[in-house]
Amino acid sequence: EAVGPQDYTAIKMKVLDWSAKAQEKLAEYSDKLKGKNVFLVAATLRPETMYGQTNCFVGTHITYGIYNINETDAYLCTERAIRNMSMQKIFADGSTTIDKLAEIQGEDVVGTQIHAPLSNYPGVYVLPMENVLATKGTGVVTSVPSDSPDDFATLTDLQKKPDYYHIKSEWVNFVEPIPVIETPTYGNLIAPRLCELKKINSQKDKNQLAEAKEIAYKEGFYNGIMCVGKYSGEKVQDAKPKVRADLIASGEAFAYSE
Ligand code: A2H
Repeated sequence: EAVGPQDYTAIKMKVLDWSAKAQEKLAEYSDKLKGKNVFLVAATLRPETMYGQTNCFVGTHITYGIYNINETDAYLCTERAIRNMSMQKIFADGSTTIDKLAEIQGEDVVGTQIHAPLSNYPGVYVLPMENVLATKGTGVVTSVPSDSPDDFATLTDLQKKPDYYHIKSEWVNFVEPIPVIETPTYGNLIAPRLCELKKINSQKDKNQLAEAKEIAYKEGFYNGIMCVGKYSGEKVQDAKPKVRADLIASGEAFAYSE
């Protein structure tokens, strides 16, 4: 656990097509949501990996709100996160008033198609993850299976057992990890490689995943070279703040801390 404040990059993932369940549940809020672009907001510590996004994760039992941000936009995240955001001047005119437009359970958001900024995939799906904490970040996790062992293990679970996880196989069967960072010891798909070396079979293998996560983070940050995008060929340490600044400048992300 982090001791000091965590500086996250909040990635805005625009809803392209709500799942059938979400459409049904959100029908009662249609007046309030009319004309709004809704974005799932994911908090990440690795903005330089966003080229490798393949999906995003929510907790099925987490309750999310959809909150008014300005005339055109609304954000889907936990109530805890919107409270933090309200104090970080992200609303129109610097207001701190929280305006909740709708409420929805994570399980009903699953299957929604969204746009993930910088990803090769034009549209990706919202999928369930068992270990999403309601008490961290926004409660929405963007998934980068090339560089995050947790994401790779979870995605593999879903691809192996879609029925068990109550998802449609067409939401995951097209997904392959995308190389983003070249590392000297583990190649350009560090998370799949570490899951193989540590014999990680599922998202439930928490101890091995914690070890893999530690290695992936250090190896990527200190020894990684970007192999995709505008900063291809640069060190991850140098590219990271640049990708973050670009995403913020283009309006696809914003700074969020807690
Ligand atoms: B990271 P820290 Cl490629 N519950 O983003 C569980 N995990 C969460 C979360 C929540 N509510 N909110 C954010 N996270 C994840 C990318 C990534 C991340 C890569 C590699 C490692 C990594 C893509 N997923 O994190 O406890 C998010 O996943 C390894 C630590 O605040 C976020 O960054 O240190 C990270 O955990 C924040 O974790």
